[in-house]
Amino acid sequence: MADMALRDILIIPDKRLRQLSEPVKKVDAGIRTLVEDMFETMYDAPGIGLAAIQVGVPKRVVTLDLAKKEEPKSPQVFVNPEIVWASDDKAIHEEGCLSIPEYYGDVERPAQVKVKYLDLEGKTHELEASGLLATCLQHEIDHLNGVLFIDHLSKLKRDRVLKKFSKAAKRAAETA
Ligand code: K1U
Ligand code: ZN
Repeated sequence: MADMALRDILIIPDKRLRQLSEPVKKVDAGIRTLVEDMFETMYDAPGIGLAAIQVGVPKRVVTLDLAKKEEPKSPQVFVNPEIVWASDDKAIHEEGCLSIPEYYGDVERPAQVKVKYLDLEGKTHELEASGLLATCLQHEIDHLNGVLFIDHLSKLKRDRVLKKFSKAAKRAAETA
């Protein structure tokens, strides 16, 4: 863990956030370094989840830590996560996104999901999730498919947010 590095988080309307991420073929040292950097970046933000594409790497890698402030850290890594089952019943949670800073919205998704994934040893696991874990896993797997939580909101809300961030990006480019 000696050479962990903070990476820049992409912000909308960066087109890379719309890319489809590629499956990891082999969980090797490069993936482990990426994961270390993702945790450092996620904790620094701070956030409770991060997909590799949010730091510009189009690989199917997700980090999560849902521990509360007063609890010990509880880092979780999901390589090539795949939803293999989703419940018919839905739940609404407020979501945020490190790529859409300071914007929050209520999103309806399946209340429970079963996710198949690899760990950092390349071993396959299956996890049944509900509550915040189910929400975050679905949010992060959406990122791997180029989908953002605002895509689940009304067109009016989505367009409003996209317009605000596009204007900010334009202003930043003019003053750079
Ligand atoms: O993927 C991301 O952009 C990270 C995102 C994950 C997420 C949060 C809530 C619902 C769904 C997905 C975030 O971490 S936003 C920041 C956040 O929720 C938070 C930050 C600090 C403390 C507690 C929460
Ligand atoms: Zn996000």
